[in-house]
Amino acid sequence: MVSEIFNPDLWDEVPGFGFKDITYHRAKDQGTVRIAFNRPEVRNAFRPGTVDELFSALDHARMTTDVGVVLLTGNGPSPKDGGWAFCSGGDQRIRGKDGYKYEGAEGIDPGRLGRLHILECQRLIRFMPKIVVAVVPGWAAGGGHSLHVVCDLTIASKEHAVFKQTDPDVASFDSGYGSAYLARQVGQKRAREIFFLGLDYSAQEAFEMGAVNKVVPHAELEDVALEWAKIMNAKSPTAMRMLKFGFNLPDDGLVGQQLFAGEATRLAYGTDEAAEGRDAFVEKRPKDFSKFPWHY
Ligand code: S0N
Repeated sequence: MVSEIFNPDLWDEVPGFGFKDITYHRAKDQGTVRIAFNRPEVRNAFRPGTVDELFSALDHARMTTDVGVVLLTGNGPSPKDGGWAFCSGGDQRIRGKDGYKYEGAEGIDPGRLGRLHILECQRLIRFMPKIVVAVVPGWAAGGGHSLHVVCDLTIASKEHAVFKQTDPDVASFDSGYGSAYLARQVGQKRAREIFFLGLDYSAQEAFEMGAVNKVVPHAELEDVALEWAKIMNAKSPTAMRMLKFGFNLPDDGLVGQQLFAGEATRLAYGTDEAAEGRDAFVEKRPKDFSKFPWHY
């Protein structure tokens, strides 16, 4: 079983990866993929290998040109106690002064294990020209909370989703998107409360703060996520990517501008005006832009 609320009739496993810590599926009838943390016995905490797998799946989704939507979720429930989780952040059992030690990590370059490469996944979610939806069936804590924050949309289980920022309890701190972008969503006072107190917030409370888009009965969570994905997949891919990069731009500085401008350039390359510039150079003749107006 992948997850108690996962309907295997609607999905195919994406072949060729052999993931251990995540599952990766593609919807049978639409350009949607589902990437799920698959360590429910530790509330879907991620270890370095989990993050490598997550990055690979996200990047594969990014490069699959008939995929428009990524659902990021957590499998469950825990076989130990029935608890549900989206993700509880970095696996605290293997965090050490001199790198990360766990079964299977032997022989891996310690420098590679020690980096906070979950931030690379955050950037991939943020910068990929696809819509990424956090589908939260249970705890979203620590680095798992930050992942939900950086996703484009969040849909949460009414009964089981709990949002909690534990970073300062374990002496870690996401001072990037996890906090600053959270403040954009819920306001400065609320974001500081979430980090400085580390309280539990229900799906409804997170919805009322503006951090969650929709609260859904637990049993319907994945159905609603797939339905939302279908609606978004039917829209213009170019319009959706320009909107995502436009929403990102004010908070992403020059990187945001670069992504937006790159898309604008790609679109401009499709015009006769751009063809004239290219052809004149290739044909070694003077360029003639006279027939192209300076639009006002
Ligand atoms: C999520 C919480 C609130 C759920 O509480 P609940 O329901 O009472 O369950 P528990 O009994 O606490 O947990 C059930 C079992 O799962 C284990 N477990 C839970 N979370 C983790 C975790 N993050 N790491 C390792 N194990 C975890 C429990 O130990 C328990 O196991 P058993 O059954 O064997 O006792 C609650 O579980 C909670 O507060 N969890 C910790 C949340 C947390 O502080 N996360 C880390 C926060 N910081 C980050 O994520 C920053 C990023 C990061 O850490 C990182 C990123 C990349 C690379 C490395 C790191 C790193 O620094 O390690």
